[in-house]
Amino acid sequence: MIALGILLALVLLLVVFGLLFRLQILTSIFSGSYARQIGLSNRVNAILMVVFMVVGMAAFAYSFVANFDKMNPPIASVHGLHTEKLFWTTMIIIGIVFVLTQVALFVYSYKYQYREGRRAFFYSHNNKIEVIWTVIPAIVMAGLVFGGWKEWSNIMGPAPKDAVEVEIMGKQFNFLVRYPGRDQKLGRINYRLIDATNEFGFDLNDQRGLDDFTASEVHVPKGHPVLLHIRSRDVLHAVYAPHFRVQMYAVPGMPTKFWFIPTKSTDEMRAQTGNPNFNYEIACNQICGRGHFAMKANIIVDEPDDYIAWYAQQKSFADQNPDILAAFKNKKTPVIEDAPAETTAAPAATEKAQASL
Ligand SMILES: [Cu+2]
Repeated sequence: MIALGILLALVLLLVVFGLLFRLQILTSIFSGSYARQIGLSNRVNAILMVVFMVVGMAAFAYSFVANFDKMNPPIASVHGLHTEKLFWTTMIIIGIVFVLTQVALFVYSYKYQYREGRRAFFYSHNNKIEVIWTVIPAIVMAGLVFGGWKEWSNIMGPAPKDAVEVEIMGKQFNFLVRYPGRDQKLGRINYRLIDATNEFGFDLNDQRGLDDFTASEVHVPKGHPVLLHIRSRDVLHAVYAPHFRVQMYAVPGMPTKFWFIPTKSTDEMRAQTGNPNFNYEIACNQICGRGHFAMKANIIVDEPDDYIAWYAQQKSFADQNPDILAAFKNKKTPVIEDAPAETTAAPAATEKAQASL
């Protein structure tokens, strides 16, 4: 009731202000000061336009310089350097056009503000100008799109055959990591088998999965192609590793992938950044629930020898969980007929996921 009273009072107040405003306009028309007021209001607006442009550009320049390092972490992958080049080429070209058109917009608003007796110049049509401002942007945009498409097909093309394969599964709210064992083949997993111990849903009826192992961090060798198989267990997540310029959605029911070549080991990056605690990070950048802010994992880039040593030390999931293996062997865990034969998606599905990005 009180809220309704306040609302009515506010509406009444607005009506009163509206009427007062109209009254003031009518008085000024009769007294002859109306035209002068329009002139003043236009002058103020014209000046504010220029002030807005100058303050806006200064604030942008400040924020750009102050946050540059945060938004551009050092690059640590081969394709990262290519995308960086592409990004800055695009930014410089569209930046120049943006500044020129915006300066023209605001300066002309000031220059051609209302002036008594001045009339607008009527210019109906000019084919030459139409052709120029259609053809030049079309050529420039086509060039940019072609450069981007070439780079995109390089990055998204099939990974080299000898790539180290890692599977990353996003879940609320962390990343699970799985490696193929010595056979270099990831075994079958099934979401119906997921429980507190079998977080991945290992289907140990599949021989290929017997030597697969899980890890709490992603280890990859420096200078070697790495293929990430990405999937999600519940909602939409993303595998975002800014130093490698890697970003790919983790979509429930639709595996995606991304391959890259790391170029600097974690130790090298620690030396370069002067931060002994530095770690490469995978962060989820799709808001996926209450714990989203803390959803991340570390990537350790090892020298190739260190990677081999680390890999050799890992124990398979089956070895670590003999109870689960025994349950599969005793057929206590039913064979699930409709489980997918492969952990990787059909190529068509993966491509569709990439195309949607
Ligand atoms: Cu997430």
